[in-house]
Amino acid sequence: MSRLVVVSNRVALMEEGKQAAGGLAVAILAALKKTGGIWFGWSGNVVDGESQAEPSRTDVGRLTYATLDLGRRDHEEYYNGFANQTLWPLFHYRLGLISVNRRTREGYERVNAYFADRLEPLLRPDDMIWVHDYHLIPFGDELRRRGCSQRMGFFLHTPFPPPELLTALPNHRDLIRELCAYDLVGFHTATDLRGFCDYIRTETDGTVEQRGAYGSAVIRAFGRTLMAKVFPISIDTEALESLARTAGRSRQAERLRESLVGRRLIIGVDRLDYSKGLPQRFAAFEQLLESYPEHCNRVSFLQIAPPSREDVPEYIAIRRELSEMAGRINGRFAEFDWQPIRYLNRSFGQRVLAGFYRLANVGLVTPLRDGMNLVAKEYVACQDSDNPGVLVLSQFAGAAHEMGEALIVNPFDIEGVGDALQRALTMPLGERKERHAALMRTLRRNDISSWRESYVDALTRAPYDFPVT
Ligand code: ADQ
Repeated sequence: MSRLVVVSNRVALMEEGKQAAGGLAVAILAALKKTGGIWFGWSGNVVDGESQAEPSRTDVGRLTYATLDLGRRDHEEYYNGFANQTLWPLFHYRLGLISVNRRTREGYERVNAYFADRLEPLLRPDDMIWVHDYHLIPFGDELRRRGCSQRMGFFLHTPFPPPELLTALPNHRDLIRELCAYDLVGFHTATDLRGFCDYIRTETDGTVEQRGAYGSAVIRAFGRTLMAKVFPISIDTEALESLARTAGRSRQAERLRESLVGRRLIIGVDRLDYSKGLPQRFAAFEQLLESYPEHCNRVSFLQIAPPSREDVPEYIAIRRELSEMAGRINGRFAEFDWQPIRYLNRSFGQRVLAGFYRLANVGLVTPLRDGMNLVAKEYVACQDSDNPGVLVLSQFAGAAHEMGEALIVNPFDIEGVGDALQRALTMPLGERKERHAALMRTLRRNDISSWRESYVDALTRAPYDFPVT
């Protein structure tokens, strides 16, 4: 059996039972636990001077972590710069937020080449290499230049924008040529796959051979043949279900329940990121209190939002905006014994979160654009099936493709989201149970194991020998 080598920007060395904030880390660890292999990437440390010359290795069972510290300049240009100030906003359809300059683009290419130099000596000929996310698009091409012919797959955790947006990036063709160095390119949704295929059709001489109802496509471009396919990421449904059964009785969940003194609870849990639609969400909650004043003093909104990417100016700006909004809305509606919004800039362990989800009558997940959004799935899996809460979900989260039984909303439509909250808070038990049962069927059928297995299975079959049709 081939070894799996996972490459991701961030390697989260995790002790048993500890959880990192970030869907990627959670999903990868679950994938590698089963197969064993190497997890290679940045350690998360930034050092003065040059990036670390040789990777540090840590063995945990059959899994080897190989990590590199990044020098300050590399971190600034590759990570804060091109990845998070150019590709992240571009891939989330936010052209107004992209910064474009040659220095950070060069830094991005340089760090990808440097990572490839460091991984190459650790590889065996029959390894399967699975590269994750927008930080590492050129990585496979760099390995190919070094003569690596192993099977290589890439999975994009963010959305993939339509070509009309992607072409705002100077040298966009180079980036897509690099993407075509992989044998398999995975996306969360058919919309993302379509964006990629449309780019190949309109911006290259390549061809696209669609298979199924936009579930996959064979791409012939830049002298290569590859498969592009939809693999919607998911959660460990069974584990979360059983965790939530007892987590509702944990000390923190008890404290939360007592603090509510019979009031209902709406919950939001997100990294503090402008893609998550948090200002619009706060405004929608305000709208609920304004349009349906019967909820005043009857409902609390708990928003958990640990800060991320704090070196990037847009993240400082959104944090300030949210603090101001929470203060203003609380000042407007609070009673001496009730605070409408409980806004927390910190993260919690999975068990505590599971308990909070279970207590919450409404899960409010309203990104303006999101690759998948695992919080939506986690919220549903943590409900009590005899008395489940209601998921209110943005149509622009990848999760909406699979979770049509949620209350699907347009996050830009503040009044519409306010109305959906009202509907969720007043939904009869029968309807709540039906919707929850349907969502659970989806989450049981497609959990993190089936996601991993279907991806690895598809990669195992590379390079593909497609019949010409
Ligand atoms: P993220 O943008 O980080 O992931 P998401 O999919 O919601 O978004 O994953 C977040 C994960 O971190 C969840 O497992 C959640 O429980 C956890 N988390 C969030 N806030 C937390 C907190 N305060 N405390 C503890 N844990 C917290 C990116 C993409 C998504 C895609 C995932 C996986 O942006 O669209 O779904 O990768 O591909």
